[in-house]
Amino acid sequence: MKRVITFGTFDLFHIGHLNILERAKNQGDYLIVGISTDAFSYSKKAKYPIYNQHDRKRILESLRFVDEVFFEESLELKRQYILEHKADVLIMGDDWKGRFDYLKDICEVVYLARTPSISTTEVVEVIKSMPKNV
Ligand code: C2G
Repeated sequence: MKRVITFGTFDLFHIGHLNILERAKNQGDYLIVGISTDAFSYSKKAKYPIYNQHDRKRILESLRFVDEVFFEESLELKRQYILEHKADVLIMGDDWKGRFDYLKDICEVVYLARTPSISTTEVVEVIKSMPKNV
């Protein structure tokens, strides 16, 4: 039984999020997701997510390839989360490449290529730039 863990905000859930979670699950048998709390997300990006942490968590919990979701409160707790959840492998998108290599002493660390041309920020920008009468 290989336990996989991944982390993220997963705001305005989109196909890039779906792809990485599906691919993460395919790396093992059981997928655990640490979802950023609103406060942690604010500390990373200086803005709050559009969907609150409870709604973002419920969306992830409804996916058939996600087995467990918990709140990630800080970047510094990553080692503790991995140990607590007995994760064998950490998966992150390659926008984080190298950033978690220091955890290779407790688990395998794999960076997967991001899905091109989509991000929450871009979706928000596209909606903002739409003419008002559309
Ligand atoms: N992602 C992706 N392709 C995209 C957009 C996002 O593969 N087009 C991936 C990211 O690489 C990440 C995951 O989806 O692995 C979640 O993305 P975000 O919600 O942007 O996560 P982030 O805020 O970077 O949080 O402890 C680490 C952080 O909590 C990661």
